Amino acid sequence: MVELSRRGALGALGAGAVATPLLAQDLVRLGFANGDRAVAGGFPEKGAMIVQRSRAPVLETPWDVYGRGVFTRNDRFYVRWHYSDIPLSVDVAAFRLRIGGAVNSPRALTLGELLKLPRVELAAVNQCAGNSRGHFTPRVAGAQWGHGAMGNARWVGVRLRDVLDLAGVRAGATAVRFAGLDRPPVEGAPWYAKSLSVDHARDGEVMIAFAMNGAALPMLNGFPIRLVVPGWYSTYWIKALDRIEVLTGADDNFWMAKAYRIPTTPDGGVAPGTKDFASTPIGAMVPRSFVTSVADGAVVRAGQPLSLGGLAMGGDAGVARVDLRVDGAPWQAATLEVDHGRYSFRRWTATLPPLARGTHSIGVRCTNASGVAQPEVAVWNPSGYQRGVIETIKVIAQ
Ligand SMILES: Nc1nc2c(c(=O)[nH]1)N[C@H]1C(S)=C(S)[C@@H](COP(=O)(O)O)O[C@H]1N2
Ligand SMILES: [Mo]
Repeated sequence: MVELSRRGALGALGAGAVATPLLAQDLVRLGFANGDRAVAGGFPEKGAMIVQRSRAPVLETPWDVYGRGVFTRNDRFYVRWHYSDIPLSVDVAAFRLRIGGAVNSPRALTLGELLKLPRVELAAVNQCAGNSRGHFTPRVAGAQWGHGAMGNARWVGVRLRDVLDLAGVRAGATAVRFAGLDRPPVEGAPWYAKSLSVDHARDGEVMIAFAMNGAALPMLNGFPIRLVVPGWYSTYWIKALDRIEVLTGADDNFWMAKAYRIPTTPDGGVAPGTKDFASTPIGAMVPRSFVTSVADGAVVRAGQPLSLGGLAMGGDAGVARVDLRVDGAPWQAATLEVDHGRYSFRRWTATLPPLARGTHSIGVRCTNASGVAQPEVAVWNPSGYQRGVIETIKVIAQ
């Protein structure tokens, strides 16, 4: 049982904690130009993380973590905040989740009241819309992530629908907007807020989570509660959620109207350099897959079968199949391991035929249950969102 009250002690973190001198400094190469980053501990409740930025914290999960299991440990789970004024302690007794706007009875729920609602549990990948952005050619502006702005967890919480029903969504409502305890740096700047259509918000899957992998949420991952929008990019997964507002018109807030938008094309891409295009808010994730058992550039044994393993995700549908390709040979099916549900990472394993001495490329491709397969060529857009190209690593057989 997860104890939320225990976490009141997090007040001890203090406001300076996130800016603590970095410990255990080390360097990692992310595999693109200017991709050297420090790896450091010292962030609250986190082990060694790749430091993309320390204020507001933007911390990437080191790649080796993904090889250790299908779920991503809380203390190595990536972190991304837009503004530096973030909650570092929460008084759980005083905390209220406010539900207002176009509702019949506005509410201010205590955590105790929230926890009385029926519980739901779901495994789901939380992935930043800009994960892997540093790999785009031509390069695009924004956090230069490697592949570590993603993580898979078992989320426990309550249905957003049940919470909305307590307040009673009025007829004519169009969208539901969410915001958390973080604050914009200057007066008048837009709050970090995102919205979902009423139908999506009430689909019974979108949840307000209070636990992650069997423990309370780490402060940096949204303690005490966050939104979980299965299958959708994490920009919508509002952390430290404390305000829900039901809207009767379009959400014209900056973070929906101007940011996190992709071209309105079938694949969300445009020719590199294109600036003028119709756009739409980013939504569902695309399938992805990775080799995690050997690193890019690793030396492997020549003349022997090569056992490989990795992770795949289907986006907003389950993983239907994973295939591997060595150099130009035909695709070969991998074996799928335990299915933790359609929104979870799924582990795969494969044994490749013996490799001749020399350098080889190994590609991995996921096809999801809707029949969508990862593309051969990266889909480019100016914000570097939604990367899903077939990943290829090099191995040197000796
Ligand atoms: N309150 C709040 N929630 C937020 C954000 C934020 O800046 N503030 N960033 C979003 C974005 S863009 C991402 S990628 C995820 C990251 O979730 P994590 O830090 O738990 O990995 O949080 C989302 N939720
Ligand atoms: Mo993000």
